[in-house]
Amino acid sequence: KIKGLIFDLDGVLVFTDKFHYQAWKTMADELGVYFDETINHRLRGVSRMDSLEIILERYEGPDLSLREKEKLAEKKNEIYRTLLESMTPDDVTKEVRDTLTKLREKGYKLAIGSSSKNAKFILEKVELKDAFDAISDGNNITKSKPDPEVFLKAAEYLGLPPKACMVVEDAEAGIKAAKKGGMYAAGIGEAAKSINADESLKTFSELLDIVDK
Ligand code: B16
Ligand code: MG
Repeated sequence: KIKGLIFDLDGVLVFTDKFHYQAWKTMADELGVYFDETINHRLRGVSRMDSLEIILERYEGPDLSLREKEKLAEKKNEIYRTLLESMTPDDVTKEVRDTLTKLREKGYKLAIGSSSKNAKFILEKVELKDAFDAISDGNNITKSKPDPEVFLKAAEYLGLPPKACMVVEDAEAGIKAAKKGGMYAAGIGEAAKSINADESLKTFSELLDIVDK
């Protein structure tokens, strides 16, 4: 029996992937590395430093030290944070807001399970922080998805065993993480096609129908 839901942020509740793309693109152009939307797709749900490593697969310049890599990631994040400043509550659909409210009214505990270190900042910008009982994000983990750590922490914060939780994810890495953690996995967007997902969502509000099953 499901008692709690754990939501991925980017790609499920908000669509910050366009900002990630713009910020990485600016950094890549400056470094002279080829980067496009197809490569950007591989960064879904992946941590900042792991994303940088994917982009650097095409880097042909001199070897970069860890410090230099951290500098590049910091630069990307500064650009990304500036872009996030433009977000407002209108960046969350009414469907998402209403569904979260109804799930809570039904008695479900709700948490965020995001790889992003900017999750709280984003939730504040779109005024969605109060919709959740707990937030597990890039700041409280050491291993990123497909490792289940971020979701296991979310379940722990909710005070629920993993098997009483359903994870809602748009990325394959996130679906895999949920299954490895012993949770139910609902795929939405790209991950709705995942063969590893237990449920496939065409719309966000469908959650209200499947969660009581
Ligand atoms: P940050 P999610 C993920 O968010 C994004 O999908 C991914 O593209 C990004 O690299 C990652 O957060 C880290 O973000 O640089 O803000 O720490 O889908 O797990 O909510
Ligand atoms: Mg995501």
